Amino acid sequence: MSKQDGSSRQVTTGPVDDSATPILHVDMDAFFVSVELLRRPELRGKPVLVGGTAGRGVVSAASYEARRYGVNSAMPMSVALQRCPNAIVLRGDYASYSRYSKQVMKIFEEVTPLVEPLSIDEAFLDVSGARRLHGSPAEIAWAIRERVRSETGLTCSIGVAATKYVAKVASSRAKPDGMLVVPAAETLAFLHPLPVSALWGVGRVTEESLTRLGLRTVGDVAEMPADALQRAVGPALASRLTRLANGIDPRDVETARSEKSIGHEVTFGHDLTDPTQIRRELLRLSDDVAVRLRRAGVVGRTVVLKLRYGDFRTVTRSRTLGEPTDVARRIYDEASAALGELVGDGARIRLIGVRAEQLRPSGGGAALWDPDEEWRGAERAVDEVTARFGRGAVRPAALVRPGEAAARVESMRRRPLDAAGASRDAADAAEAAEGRAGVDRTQFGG
Ligand code: DCP
Ligand code: MG
Repeated sequence: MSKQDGSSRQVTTGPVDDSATPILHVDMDAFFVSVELLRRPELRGKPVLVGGTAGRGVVSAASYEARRYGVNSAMPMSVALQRCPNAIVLRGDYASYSRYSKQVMKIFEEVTPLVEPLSIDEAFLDVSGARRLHGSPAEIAWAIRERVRSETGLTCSIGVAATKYVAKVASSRAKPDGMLVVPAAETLAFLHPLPVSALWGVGRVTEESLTRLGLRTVGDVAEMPADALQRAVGPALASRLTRLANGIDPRDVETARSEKSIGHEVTFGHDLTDPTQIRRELLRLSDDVAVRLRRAGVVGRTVVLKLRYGDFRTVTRSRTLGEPTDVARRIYDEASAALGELVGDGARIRLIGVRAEQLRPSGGGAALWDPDEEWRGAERAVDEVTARFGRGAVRPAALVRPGEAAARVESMRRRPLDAAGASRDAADAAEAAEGRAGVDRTQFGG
């Protein structure tokens, strides 16, 4: 792989085609060292190491200045100090690295819930669905780098590509403090000159096997006949390497379990028993969830209903849809069916929660038949009006029937931007919402 001291740095500066590159790989620069330097700015520009100094201590992180002396992570500290006797060695404070890690991951999650943390300082993001709200992938990467810098004082590097593998290679080429976009059409031109060690899964042993076959670059591997490669490294690795070398990497960005959902729940001041009131709450929660799904540019495949009864017993029911959705009416229908399975007459309900799970980017691979088409159109229109007039303005009515919602939205669109009119509508809606006894509304999930 290229030297990790920044000397072969490659970054995108001008306009570039990022229309088919929704995957970002973000990796903090010299992470542990950079966090230390926030507290010790006088050490900036110097060779600094974080790691153990006792007998067999190893280097955890090295500043880019130290790397120019040939020092790298995982190297015994004794060797590092032979190569770079002037290095300043710091002990390390894992708790603060972990705090900064959480802070940057949170920034990523505000852009998209489709975040896959890989280690303490790196993550994949799938921004396919974030375009409408946050811009193109390169614009998003730029904005993330700005936010990380201004909110933490740390720098990161970002690779933007069509696949996870290419994005990860790109971020390492862009280090430190850079961004590299690899347009989808240039994937092979980017990969093929790289050394074979740039292929995922190629360690020293495999590298030697490949070198014996005369394969030096990723391009060489791409052209190698399958049977010869299989004999050298075994069938499983051979097929993976061939695919990677040809730019094929179908793995999705996989969110951690805890971030895999978007949900809302409400605890009532007094238990609900009236079925109409319970369903009204369910409708409202379904709408909250759908709005957040649409804002995040994702759809959910599973709808989960959570109930806590008056006696504190808590149950959940999940229902998996044929097609994932971001439509409140669909979420409500599923949650409502689950409610029907759980609740008999006279049940006392203390808490209701609705959430969507199994999230994926919306708009990917349009289904031939969209069961939610009509509702989706109405709800999107409502989003538009809400953006202008505020949340309370149309939501409850909009969920009644698509035709009605559309008419109401149309009349609001036509209304001049009249503050009195808007606030009257908001007041109506607020009054309608008074029926609920919610005292503790919380968001959970991603
Ligand atoms: N780390 C470690 N031991 C290793 C490798 C890494 O303790 N063998 C820790 C220290 C690093 C952090 O993990 O700061 C992140 O690892 P990276 O591989 O991302 O390395 P850096 O962030 O330090 O540098 P780079 O700018 O190359 O990403
Ligand atoms: Mg890093």
